[in-house]
Amino acid sequence: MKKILAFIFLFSLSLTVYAEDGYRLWLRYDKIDNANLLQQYRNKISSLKFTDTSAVLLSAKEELISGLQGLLDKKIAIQNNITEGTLLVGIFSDASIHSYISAKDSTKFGKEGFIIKSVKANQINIIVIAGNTDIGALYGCFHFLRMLQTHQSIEKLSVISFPSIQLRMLDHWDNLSRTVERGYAGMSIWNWQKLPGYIDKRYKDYARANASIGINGVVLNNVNANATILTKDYLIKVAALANVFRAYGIKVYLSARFSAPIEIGNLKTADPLDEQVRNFWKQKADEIYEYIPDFGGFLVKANSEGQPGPQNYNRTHADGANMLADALASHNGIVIWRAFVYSNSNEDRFKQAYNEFKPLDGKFRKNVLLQVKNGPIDFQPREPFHPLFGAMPQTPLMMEFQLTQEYLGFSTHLVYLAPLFKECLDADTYENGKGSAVAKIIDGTLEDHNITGMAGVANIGSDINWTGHPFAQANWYALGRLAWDHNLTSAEIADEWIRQTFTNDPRFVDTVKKIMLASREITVDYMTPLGLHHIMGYSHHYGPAPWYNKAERADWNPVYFHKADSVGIGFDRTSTGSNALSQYEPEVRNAFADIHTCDEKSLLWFHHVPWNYTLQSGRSLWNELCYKYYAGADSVEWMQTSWNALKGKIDDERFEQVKMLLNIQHNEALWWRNACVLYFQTFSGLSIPKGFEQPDKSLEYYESLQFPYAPGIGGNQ
Ligand code: GCV
Repeated sequence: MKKILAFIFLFSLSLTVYAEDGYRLWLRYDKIDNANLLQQYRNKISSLKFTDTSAVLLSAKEELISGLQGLLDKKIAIQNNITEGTLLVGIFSDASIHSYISAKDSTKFGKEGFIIKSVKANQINIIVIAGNTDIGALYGCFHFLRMLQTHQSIEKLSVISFPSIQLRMLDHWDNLSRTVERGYAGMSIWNWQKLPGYIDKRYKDYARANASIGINGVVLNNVNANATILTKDYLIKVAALANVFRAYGIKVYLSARFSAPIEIGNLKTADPLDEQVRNFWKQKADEIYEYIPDFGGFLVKANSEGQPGPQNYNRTHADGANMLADALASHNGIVIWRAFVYSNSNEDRFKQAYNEFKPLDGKFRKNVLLQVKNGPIDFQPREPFHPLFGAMPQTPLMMEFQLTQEYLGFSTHLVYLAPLFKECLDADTYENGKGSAVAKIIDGTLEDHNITGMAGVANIGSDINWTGHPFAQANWYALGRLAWDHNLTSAEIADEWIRQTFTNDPRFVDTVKKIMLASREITVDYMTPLGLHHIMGYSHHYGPAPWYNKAERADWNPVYFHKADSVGIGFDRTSTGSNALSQYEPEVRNAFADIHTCDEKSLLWFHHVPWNYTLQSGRSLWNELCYKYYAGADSVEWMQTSWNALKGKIDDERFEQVKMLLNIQHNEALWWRNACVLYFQTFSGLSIPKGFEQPDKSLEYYESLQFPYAPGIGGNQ
């Protein structure tokens, strides 16, 4: 009897039971549920051999052991010799690897890339995973696990992969108080109070998730920065995090407050040309590198939305960036200087960053990147690409996308952002004629830069599933995958994410992919169709408030952006208006400037269009606007029906979460639709077209709605 009980006890221990709470993200290594495939994989993989014991390769080893044992449901032997079915992992330069991989191949995958290859030698079949560095090999291991998770064949492997962009980063807008600016997934995951003594398990799981998609840099703190992070007490805490991340190839960066010399250095000024200030930063950099020898560098928001900067001392952004760059240079650190600047002026906010930075092209040090948001205003559901892309050939421009859905329904709405990212990356700037896509500027190939980067403002918090909405994980995933390879399609990324995160069931994958791929355009339709932008609630940025006109600055008011009147709606940015279009190359400018050729998705970004103007659909602008708002809200209903039909295909826990969230999303799509249509109707004076249900509440009702429970409000607007 005792033996039976002991057996039952041990058996139950061997079954790892996970609550499907989303914590495991896409790194779920449950047993392959396809018997044939499982057998094929088991036949091909029987043991592991590692050529080296660096910290990074130990991470790879740990991941492969847990991944393979979970997926194959069998013990994987670790051995020193090579036998049939050995998975040999290591660095190309190791003799036992380069006898299998040619030197020619090794030149193809560069510093961070990898090769995964089936090889037969002395009648023994093995699989080799190798990089020129240990981090390359780690990325290869994650890729191999992804192949199994997504049920790909491993019969005749010959995969070579390498990143198109060097700095693949997450920018956290986390405050030292653990609130997160524009964060909708709980508090910051950095527990500053318990660091450095207590290392939360999450730090390692966060690093694993990032490494699995190639992310190799993280900025820990908000760009609206607190200088305290640069003090010794905090640097020790930062170093503790860096120690965890290092084993996953991830470097730590910090947002630096420009006025730190005053706040923590007892100086009277932060003037970048002042000798004492320069010394302060030099010493600070030296101190940081003592604690964190592989520190990445600084991210800086300066002279924007109330942040201090070089212009406080009549210096330029280049003066400020170069001063910090000089302090970091001897340590190979870099400065990521943000181009998100605009002031309280009469100039169209669209134009201001370009006006500020274009004249500085070529004036930055070699270790400075300029980080530019994808669009000229601020992470709207749709923006034209930022005119700085293609306008600063002598300066490496780094992409800044936003994963946290500040303007896209927080972590309540299901919006898959890869199509938004791709739209910007694929846009042709015409800088060097046709074929000058934004992606080629970002990856350095068009202008021949040897330092390149892409960042996403993180959507991660202490919620058990990391991102609040189970589908918001897909946006974190997509950022990493696109930074690695911007040629991947949104559909390919969605496909692999769904398979790893939920199931390989074909009906589930197919339906959910359709939902994801349509979700961004649906959101645009019920929030900001036809090129409307920045018409959301003041300060918290949730829900519609196109009527709002009480902000202390004109360009924080929705009315500034839509300009609705009795004639029409939209912002004239052609030569008869603000002429922001002059900032683009002629081909781009002309396409947008001609109301007849302007992509209707961006129409109201560039034109003040009469209500009765006929669009390609044959409908008047007013009717089309209504049509889009109604189609958007109806389409959320389609998302709900499609999702509901999948009950039973996945765990109930996540199924029910998404179901509830889609329900809220539908109610809020109706809120957006009704509020906007009723408000714009006060200008058009036209009725809502026949066949569309009338809003059930009055405009006054929608205007009276408050939104007091918004998390993550920043200090600025
Ligand atoms: C970190 C927008 C957001 C701010 C954010 C700012 C920025 O204005 O609303 O919260 O501040 O962008 O990107 O610096």
